[in-house]
Amino acid sequence: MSVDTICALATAPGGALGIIRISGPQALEILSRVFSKNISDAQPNTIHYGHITDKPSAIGHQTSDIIDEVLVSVFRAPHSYTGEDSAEISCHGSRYILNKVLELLIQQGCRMANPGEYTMRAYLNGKMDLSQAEAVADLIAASNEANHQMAMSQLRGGISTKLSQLRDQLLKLTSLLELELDFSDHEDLEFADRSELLSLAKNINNHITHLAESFETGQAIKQGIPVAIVGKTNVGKSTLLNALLKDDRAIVSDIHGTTRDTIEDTIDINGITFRFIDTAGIRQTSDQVEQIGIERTYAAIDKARIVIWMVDAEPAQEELINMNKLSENKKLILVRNKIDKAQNTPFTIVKIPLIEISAKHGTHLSNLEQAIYEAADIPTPQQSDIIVTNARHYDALIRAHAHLQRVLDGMAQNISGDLLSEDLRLTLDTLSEITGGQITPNEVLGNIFKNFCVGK
Ligand SMILES: Nc1nc2c(ncn2[C@@H]2O[C@H](COP(=O)(O)OP(=O)(O)O)[C@@H](O)[C@H]2O)c(=O)[nH]1
Ligand SMILES: [Mg+2]
Repeated sequence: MSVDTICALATAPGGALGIIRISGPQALEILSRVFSKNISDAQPNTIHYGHITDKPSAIGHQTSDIIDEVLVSVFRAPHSYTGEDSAEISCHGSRYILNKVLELLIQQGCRMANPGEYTMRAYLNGKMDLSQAEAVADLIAASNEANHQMAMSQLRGGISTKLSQLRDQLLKLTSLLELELDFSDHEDLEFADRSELLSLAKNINNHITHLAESFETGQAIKQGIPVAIVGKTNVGKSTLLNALLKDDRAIVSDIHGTTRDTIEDTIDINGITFRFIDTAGIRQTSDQVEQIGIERTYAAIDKARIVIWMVDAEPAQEELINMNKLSENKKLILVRNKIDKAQNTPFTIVKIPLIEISAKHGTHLSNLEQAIYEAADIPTPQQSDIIVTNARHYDALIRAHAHLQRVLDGMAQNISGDLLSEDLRLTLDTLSEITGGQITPNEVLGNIFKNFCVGK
């Protein structure tokens, strides 16, 4: 099978420098044809200064033939990102230069890389497993510390190590069950009894469940933790959103029912992204549009992980009852706003701890931010706990769990080992999908890499 040599721009346009990557068996020969030096036999991990020229055959070319003065870094198989011979050309970042260099490389026999093709080659050449390849895309996309930490842990093989431990235990379980079969005629022989095997299987299943459960946290960190700001009209919800965002995002006015739709935006608190949703205030209204807004408020509450319930005066019994109901399945933060006006009149019937602020004057906003951060209850990123962030991994874990559950059920009913081995094998195969240990169908690979940027 012949492998193409591919090229692509690896950097975003508009910078002072642009880096073009070439990878494949012909990388150094092709590049030598447009470079002022022959680097076909260059040593690995060396950097070469020279010119890219559009008169490939010319020796001692004219200044006008020179496209750019560049630095070429040479990497040789297998010690490169892709595992192939490859090079990176650091050019000046002009759109003209970069397009021209790519054009020359293509004329000389390169093909433009597909999205994620470098990383796909790295995977196919055994430089990284599939979960690590996926982490590369997450790492590039990570815009805050928590996402960066999760991607880095996955890139460094966090989930791979965990899965290989589980695989080892599953293989042990399989061999113990087989042993049971081999010696089943020898009634007087002692081998691992069923209760031991059962507890081993249960332990593995617990680990799989634990991993699957971490997906919710992983999603929350990746997409931002939804926080709904709710309460009656005019208590200052939109003012709070604006104060948190340090921006006039929502319209603030003393007219009741100003906010009719939900407004969403994100801020980072201690390295975690929160998605704030300002909502229409809850009240009885005959205005149809406002009514739709209020329905959206309920939908926002449903989706939120944290609800900030804002009041500007002692809430009535009915409101308190609603709050208490909500606090059963949401993290509820009760906020009393407009303390600049209230002259310290304490609430009498509210038993829930509350945070007192003035959204308008920015008083005690940091207390509120701290409370929001704590309510998110996110394990600190440096904890070594593995967090699953990828929907494909989650899906495989859920299916592996179902297969293993069948093994567990069978064991509990004393079904013989040979009848359990099929489900055990399926459990193993399903877990292997995550790291790509099994042969991964092209379609699956295509799906994984299509969302990468070109050049990665
Ligand atoms: N005195 C005072 N007024 C506030 C405060 N926060 C908001 N307001 C005022 O309350 C009114 C309603 O605010 P708004 O944010 O639109 O309330 P919403 O309907 O809950 O979104 C506006 O006139 C705001 O200026 C505050 O902390 N102190
Ligand atoms: Mg509002």
